[in-house]
Amino acid sequence: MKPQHLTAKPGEVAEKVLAVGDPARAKMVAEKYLEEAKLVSSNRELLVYTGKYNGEEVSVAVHGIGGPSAAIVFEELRMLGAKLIVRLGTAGSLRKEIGVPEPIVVTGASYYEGGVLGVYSPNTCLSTSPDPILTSHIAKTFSQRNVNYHLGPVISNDAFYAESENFAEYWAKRGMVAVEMECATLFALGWMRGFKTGAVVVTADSLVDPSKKDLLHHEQLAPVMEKVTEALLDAI
Ligand code: GMP
Repeated sequence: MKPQHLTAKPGEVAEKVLAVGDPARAKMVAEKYLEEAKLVSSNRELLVYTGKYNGEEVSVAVHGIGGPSAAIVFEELRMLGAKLIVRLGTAGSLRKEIGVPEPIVVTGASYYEGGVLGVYSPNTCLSTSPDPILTSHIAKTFSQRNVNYHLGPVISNDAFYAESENFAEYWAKRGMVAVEMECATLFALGWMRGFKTGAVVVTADSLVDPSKKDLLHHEQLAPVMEKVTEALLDAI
């Protein structure tokens, strides 16, 4: 099947893709870090830019919010030639020791039964870990560049407004460090479809610090996001 949402043509998506939720972040990465950046798809705000970083082709793509939107974009990026997709996103902290905004190198993703992955694989659990070698390489690159980071698994949840104090306690007790919405879908599809995956999320809010409960937006996250973007582009 050919892509039904992204309008990029074959050859216009790089083998290496940075995937982000926010179109403003995609624009920032393309304008600030890619040489000769070209907008190759803009249907439904699912922007895809392709350009060069240190002489190598890289695309930055918007996956939207939540598993269903992200699954469509990851599937279509793969159809268009992506072989590695790294998510650069945001998350809500589930730990007192993880402040806002701070980066987390994601080592795995839990998810609830059902949802988009339940349709791909009814009554069974998919493997939702990122590529281990790529992930350790990202962590090493961050250390070498003196970008402080946390490390741990996230819960990829579909219902933003159903995240209560109990929700935070439940998932923190089970080892998760943050909540976001797309990593499980990315990692599962990577193993199913044969592309490498990884993810770094920057905390934009906290479920355990009431003074940080409101989401930080693009401009407020920009200084940390830019440091993380540079380290991540170097790593991939
Ligand atoms: O605001 C929702 C978007 O940002 C989604 O794409 C999530 O991946 C991410 N996100 C950032 N903070 C949170 C949070 O506290 N809860 C959830 N569900 N998603 C978050």
